[in-house]
Amino acid sequence: MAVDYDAFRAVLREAKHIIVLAGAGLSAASGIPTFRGSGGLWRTFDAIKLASPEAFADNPSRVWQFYHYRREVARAAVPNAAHKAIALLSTSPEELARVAPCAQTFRLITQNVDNLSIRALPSSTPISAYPIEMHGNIFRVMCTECDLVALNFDSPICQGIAGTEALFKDGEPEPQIELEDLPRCQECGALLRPGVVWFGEAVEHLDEINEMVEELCDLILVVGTSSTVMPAGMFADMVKDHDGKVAVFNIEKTWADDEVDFEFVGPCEETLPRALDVVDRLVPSGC
Ligand code: BV8
Ligand code: ZN
Repeated sequence: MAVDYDAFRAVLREAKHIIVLAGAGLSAASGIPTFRGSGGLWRTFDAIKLASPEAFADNPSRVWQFYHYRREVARAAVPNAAHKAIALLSTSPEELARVAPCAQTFRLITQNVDNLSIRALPSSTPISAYPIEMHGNIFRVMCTECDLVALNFDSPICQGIAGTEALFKDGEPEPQIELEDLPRCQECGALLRPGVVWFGEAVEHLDEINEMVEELCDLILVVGTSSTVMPAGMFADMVKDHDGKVAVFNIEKTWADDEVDFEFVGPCEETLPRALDVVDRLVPSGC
């Protein structure tokens, strides 16, 4: 297992089909809580338990407050250098050819729902270069009755939920929002749900992803993920199974040394732009 940047860049120069698989650690520097560690709790609840159809059926008021809070955090966040490095190589054939002259494809598959990887893209980006959002998007809503699916960036998403994003102090009563005051479908008036993939639901674009990961991909960059959630946690092994290379970017060691080809231990917002040799190519935020 090599950790030096030059050895990685030599592999990058030979790679033909490159995948970046991202998790919550990609957005940590942008202020989005990760699922494990301190981010795993929202108020006093385990985030993983709230991200399920059962939790929504049982207490839609609490689950919508959870997603409203995360929508507001994501809206206020700014894409970081790692988001921008991925966006640059996803959208600039010249930059991709400079660092990976043999690359025919370079695609991001993200487990994140925070929309930051899309916000990092130039506005002219074709849909074909957009990330594959395998767990959906927190700014998408779906109707629980009709087939409405829509992007919704309203803040707040509805008046009934306004103000609940503030973390309430221990002991204060939990706001109970009536069903009719939760987000409603503008087509049929039924209750809306967040357009994300909950635990126990099928992930999106899995056929397309499996085709990429099982056959084509010869280099996968695993960025900021604990690889505990399936099926995303299996993709790197699937690449290894046909002799593809695996590079991990994480602040902690997450894999046995002999299982990966490269392990960059450190914040991905620093290690990834450096490994991709685009540090001086990134447009600073706010311009
Ligand atoms: C499904 C959207 C079947 C919602 C999310 C085996 C096979 C298939 C399924 C399963 C299986 N075993 C178990 C299952 C069930 C389940 C599962 O995986 N459970 C886990 C808990 C064991 N999987 C599912 O239910 C999936 N569905 O397979 O359905 C099916 C098939 C057909 C028909 C019906 C059903 C669906 C899973 C999707 C769940 N939805 N998100 C929402 O966000 O609210 S998952 C959610 O949690 C995130 O999207 C993300 O994927 C996951 C969190 O994981 P990470 O991203 O890795 O984040 P984490 O906090 O864990 O780690 C952060 C990492 O970053 C850490 O390693 C940290 O060190 C690092 N880091 C931090 N800062 C930095 C950093 N690294 C670098 N730089 C930094 N600065
Ligand atoms: Zn509807």
